[in-house]
Amino acid sequence: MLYPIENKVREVKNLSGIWKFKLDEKNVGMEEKWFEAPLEDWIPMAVPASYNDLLTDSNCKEHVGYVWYEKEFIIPNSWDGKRIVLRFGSATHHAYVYVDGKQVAYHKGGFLPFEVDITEMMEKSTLENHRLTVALSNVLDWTCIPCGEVISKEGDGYPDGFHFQETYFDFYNYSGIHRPVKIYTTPKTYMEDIVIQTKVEGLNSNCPEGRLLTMEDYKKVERATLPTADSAVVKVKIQSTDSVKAVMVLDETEAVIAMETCFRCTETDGKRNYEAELKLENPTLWNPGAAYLYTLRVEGESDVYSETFGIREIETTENRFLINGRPFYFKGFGRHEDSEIHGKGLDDALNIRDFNLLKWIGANSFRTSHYPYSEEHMMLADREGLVVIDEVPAVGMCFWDGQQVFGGNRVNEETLKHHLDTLQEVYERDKNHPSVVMWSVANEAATHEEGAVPYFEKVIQRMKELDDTRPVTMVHTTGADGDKVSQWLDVICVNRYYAWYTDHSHLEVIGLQLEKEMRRWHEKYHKPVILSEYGADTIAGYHKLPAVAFTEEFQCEYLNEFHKKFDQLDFMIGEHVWAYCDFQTKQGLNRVDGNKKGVFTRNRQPKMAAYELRKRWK
Ligand code: GCB
Repeated sequence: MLYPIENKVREVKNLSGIWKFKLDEKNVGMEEKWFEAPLEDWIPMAVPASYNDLLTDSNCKEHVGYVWYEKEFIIPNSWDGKRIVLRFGSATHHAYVYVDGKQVAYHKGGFLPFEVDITEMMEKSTLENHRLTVALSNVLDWTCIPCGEVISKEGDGYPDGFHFQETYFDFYNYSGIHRPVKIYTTPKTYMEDIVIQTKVEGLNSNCPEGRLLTMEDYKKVERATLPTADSAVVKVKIQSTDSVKAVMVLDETEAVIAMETCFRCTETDGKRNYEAELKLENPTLWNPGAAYLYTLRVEGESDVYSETFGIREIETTENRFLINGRPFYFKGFGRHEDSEIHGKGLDDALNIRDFNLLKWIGANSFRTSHYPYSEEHMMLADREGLVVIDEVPAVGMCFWDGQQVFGGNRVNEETLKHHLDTLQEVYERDKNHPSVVMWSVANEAATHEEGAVPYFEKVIQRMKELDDTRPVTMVHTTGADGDKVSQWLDVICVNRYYAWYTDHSHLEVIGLQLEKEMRRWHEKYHKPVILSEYGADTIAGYHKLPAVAFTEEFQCEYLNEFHKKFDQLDFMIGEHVWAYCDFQTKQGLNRVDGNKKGVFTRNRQPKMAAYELRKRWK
């Protein structure tokens, strides 16, 4: 799916701003067809944003079910004769979209874009002002990813109609139109999709010889001259209803450095598929921390589209993750799209602050735990040279009370279908981002269950069918002995909280338990291992000597125990601290206004551990 861009033949109207909003307190709006007429008794609401923290009433904040959004828009006369598309960056989680009272789209899944062609409707309409209505439901059940369940309780001690949304994941179920809504035009014949894959020839990784174990060893690799290549082949596939005339590659100075006007063209269902290969001599590679972005410009009879891309090679071995032939050690975080007031709403200022902090601390990577982040976020990662493990929202497929998740009446065929659809959507959205070096198909699923085996075989296989250029991982909570699915993965990611959720505060167990367990993973699968989460809740400004749990001193000592051991294990290829920032969760006995494992506060200021990490990583 292409991102909406503006150029000489395409225009974009951004509908961000204040919309009309109405809480469907009794969830009757669908039955009463609220979409047929302008909303009554509405209140103003910001888009993009989560609505939850903008309201003052806890019933609204915690509402389970529908809310309604409405916005008027105008299609200018200058758009006559153009194709018109309505596009949502994301809407969480089920969106029913109506234009002038007629349903035009439905989308399930709160973290990915969807769009609908409204050309015909606009051409037939005599209205000057159009009404866009969105009925949005935040209900999560076992057919959704993330999984959830609405719990109702009756009888003694419970008021009538008592119910709440149960979730099996540790972030607040923020809801709303989280990313921009845009209306864009293309010519009537247009480029529908572009896939760019690159292959490097004559790669010189310039990698200094020597052992690779400690952070210092890896730093030597980082400081060496950047990898180079003699040439690169840029393979382009274009799906288009327009006839493609030329494909060219521009460098960062906007000079055209390669061009092709001859294509292999096949036709299916009225859509033409064009394929071309362009050769670049002495390309500048996209490297972590040293990004270089080329632009692919596709010119058709009527349409034009430009997409940025980077040239880089990825490979995994038994104990290495190679980017451009050079061993890469993941330093960084699991994160969330989360902030005060905005919730999960796109906030460009926040994203800029985040990337500056990531660079300041010396992080070279992050995981989009536990769902795909905004397209705008991914573009920044490409530009800033941050390496991304791109995760789909398959979180909450684990129970702590031993109940079966897979193969029973919880995760079911419908969940699998939605999971596979989501893989396809995330691939289609993110395939051309050089920053994306690996897909994560789930976080902490019950992979010890028999039922997880056929499920994840299909999930992992599908991801590999979609993309054979990137490794696939999933993030584990299950132990190596119990796990039944990692034979299909390329990299093992494990989350561990020794001395926090187990043996609380006993830092002395960390090194021993970590080594024993990580060795077990590596012996069983012979694949490189990343500790994808480790961390301790820390109250900013809380200090004690000697350190005790929840103090800033304790967080430093805690992380340090892990680091000492990482530096002794050759097959460990990365450390992602949990978490980048404090973030909001549902209310719970061990969550005082959210999860406090952040190395930065929710307001993006450093705790003491940030300086410690900076010393280690920089
Ligand atoms: C985990 C989860 C993450 C939680 C974290 C914690 O294993 O993957 O979503 O927030 O633990 O802090 O408990």
